[in-house]
Amino acid sequence: MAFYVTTPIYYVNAAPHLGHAYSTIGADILARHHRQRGEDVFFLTGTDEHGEPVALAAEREGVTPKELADRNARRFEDLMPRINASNDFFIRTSDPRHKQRVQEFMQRIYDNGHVYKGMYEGWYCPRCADFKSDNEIAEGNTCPIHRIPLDREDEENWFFRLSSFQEPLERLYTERDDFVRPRQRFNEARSFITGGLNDISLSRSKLTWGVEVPWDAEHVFYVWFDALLNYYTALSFGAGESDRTPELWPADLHVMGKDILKFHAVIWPAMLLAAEVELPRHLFIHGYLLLDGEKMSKSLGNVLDPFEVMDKYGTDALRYYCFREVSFGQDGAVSTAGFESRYESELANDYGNLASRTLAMIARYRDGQVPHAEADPALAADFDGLAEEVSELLDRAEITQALERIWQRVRRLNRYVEEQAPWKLAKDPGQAAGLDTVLLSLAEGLRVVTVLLHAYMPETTQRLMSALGQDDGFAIGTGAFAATAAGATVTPLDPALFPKHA
Ligand code: ME8
Repeated sequence: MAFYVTTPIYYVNAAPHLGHAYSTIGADILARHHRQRGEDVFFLTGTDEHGEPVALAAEREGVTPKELADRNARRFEDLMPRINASNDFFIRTSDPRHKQRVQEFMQRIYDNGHVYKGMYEGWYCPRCADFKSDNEIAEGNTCPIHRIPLDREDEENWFFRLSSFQEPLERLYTERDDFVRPRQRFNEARSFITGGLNDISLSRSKLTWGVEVPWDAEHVFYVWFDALLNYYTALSFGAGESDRTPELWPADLHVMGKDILKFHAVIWPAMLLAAEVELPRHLFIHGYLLLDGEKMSKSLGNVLDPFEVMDKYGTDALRYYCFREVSFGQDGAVSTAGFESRYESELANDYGNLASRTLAMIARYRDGQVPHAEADPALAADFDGLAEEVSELLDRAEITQALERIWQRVRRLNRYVEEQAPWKLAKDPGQAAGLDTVLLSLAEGLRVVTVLLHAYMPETTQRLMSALGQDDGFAIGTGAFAATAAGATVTPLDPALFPKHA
């Protein structure tokens, strides 16, 4: 089984912020989970380097677009190991191998008769690199996303016959009701299509920073055509020695924010249909992280610096917080106060303390060895089917819901400690067998939640698994509650998994 998952490729007109980290961590959690299932995973991320957003930013900074792209692509590339993203490749659209494949693909669309020359007249946002239709324009001809005046464009362009894909796209949305998730975004995409599709510009003649149109050297491709194709071109040169398109295409999942729904849910499938290439299986559209009630964005200047948070609290805490605080798929507010509160009450107390206490009691009462005993059947029953449930939720990219199911068990284990009070059992030699059961059950429960939390918090779970004396890895099949932990030698955690901060 192969699993191919992507993030958007990010514009190199500014430095990365938490919004970019968010999409990437979301895709990473899914990639890691599928690896735990033994699948052949390919996880792609990268940078979108052409087009007006980058050309304009370079002009403002007095450097060439290529210089700006090199500088900022580096910052995105460096972000990946910092957030523990396990991407298999990082594509840059300025890569000549990508450019060549864009030209081949677009030539096919041209040869198939889906392109013509025409006159474009209308409103254009240079930051979105988007030609706006009437219902996408805010008051005073401004961009509703960037709040800047739109440009009146009037130029001869090559056009893509998007309108001729109206019927095939309507059919796609009728036949595949899980093509776009969540449902609300599916409905949005479908109504965009049923509202009537207009042909769109495929090239720009006023811009030189882009991929040259092979049949007309005066034009470069409109940046979205070049950008969307990254998902397809990367497989031919970024996935190993050979071209892996036959095994990995179609992509299983494209993850992105709702700002770029239209491009992915309407234009991208039309491009693939025009070139007679299979469509991706699913798109997952997440919401915005909001700061002070507004979308966090570089143009609005209200961004939370992920590096600061990670420097102080660690990468795993950031990964956890983003998906716990904001339900993946919805908009949601993030804040430093919210982060600190979840860090203390959930990571340090619920999970960290559970781990420290369990290991300390096994050390004190059983000389550091998890007893050989039967697991407590009542506790075991509360873990029944958990690993399967988590896998099913993650199959639908329901990352927050899956995390909630796991966290219910973390809390269940804390209640179990309080109910059983092992420190009392330890005082009574007649309760030795009972204490064995409790300690084994705690170690086993902790092991199971740690297997399932691995995709979310790879570093912490690795540390805890070693402390539990279980270095056999994180295969999802080991996520069933049994007596796997029995007999292992445990070591105390020092420092704690999530140290308290002043
Ligand atoms: O649109 N909350 O690049 P981009 C959540 N190059 N996610 C956010 C976010 C926020 N506040 N801000 C940004 C582009 N994102 C194109 C994409 S794909 C073929 C080309 C994330 O740098 C989210 O995934 O503007 C959003 O879709 C993406 O960054 C936009 O990144």
